[in-house]
Amino acid sequence: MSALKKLFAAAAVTAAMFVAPASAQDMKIALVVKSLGNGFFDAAHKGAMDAAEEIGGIEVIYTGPTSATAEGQIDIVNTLIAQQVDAIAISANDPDALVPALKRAMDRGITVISWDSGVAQEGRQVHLNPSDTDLIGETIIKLAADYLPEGGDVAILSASSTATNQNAWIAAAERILPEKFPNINLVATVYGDDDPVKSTNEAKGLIASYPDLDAIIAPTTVGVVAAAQVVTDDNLIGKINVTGLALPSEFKQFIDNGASQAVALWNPIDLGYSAIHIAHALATGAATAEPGATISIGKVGEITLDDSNSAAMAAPFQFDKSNIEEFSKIY
Ligand code: RAM
Repeated sequence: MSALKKLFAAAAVTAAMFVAPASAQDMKIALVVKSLGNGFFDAAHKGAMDAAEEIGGIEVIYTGPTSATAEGQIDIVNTLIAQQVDAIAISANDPDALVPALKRAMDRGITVISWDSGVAQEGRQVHLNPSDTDLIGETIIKLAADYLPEGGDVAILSASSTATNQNAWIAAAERILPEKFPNINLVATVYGDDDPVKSTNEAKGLIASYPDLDAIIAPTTVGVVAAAQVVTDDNLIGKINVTGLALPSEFKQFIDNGASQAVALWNPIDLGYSAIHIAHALATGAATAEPGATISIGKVGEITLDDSNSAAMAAPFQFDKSNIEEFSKIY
């Protein structure tokens, strides 16, 4: 070995020894959410921390933009690439816009999965849906239809117009409407961007534009609270039923006051927990991202990947006067 080579080898050993404690023991997994300040994602973060503690040697980097935009998430992904994280688990604000940045991450050996709200297949290795998309689509309509035996006019207040998950659920809902709920009339779909102020304004706009509205369906935990607050403030309880996907801890007051009869959701803590398990399994090579592969999600069970390397966690659960109190203490 030449003197120069020896010097390099010695330097490499020194460097390796210097960084060993952090890199050998800590796998850095970034949990990237649609936006910060959303209670649903805070609950998922809790589950992610539970999984990290259970598995050991994982540092969870919880991050997201202040508003639910793809641009904000692209900046974050670029920063995470520079930080050389081991894995990125993202709930995406857009199925396509994030693909180039996430591809760059994968090119650099970073494991990439999406969860909750997916990215197109070429931008991730695995996608974890909370639940079956068609089932969620049907559930959100049924939640309104159950309380409209004669049928009626409903409107959807969604999150952002590019959100993969909400758009898929709304498309599924529109597909089954004519066949399964022929007397339910979907009059409009509007977007509150998972922003409380914009969601409030959009809910007010719906009420002003459609005086005969019977229900507002908000398949977003942010939108559903905003809509129920508007119905409460405008003395419309009993006239407009607010329903959709809600976090029991945030929504209990609106089941209690009658602004809503019932809502649904899956366990967001379990969703964050499962995302970490999947990212960890792929990053360590314990699991492979290929159709038919089975991946353990710890105490939640296991998933089997479909042809698009996607899988679903569990069925949504319904909350009403009989059980929201109990669940509001959990998430
Ligand atoms: C909001 C977000 C999230 C969605 C839930 C139901 O918190 O849009 O992506 O899954 O609602």
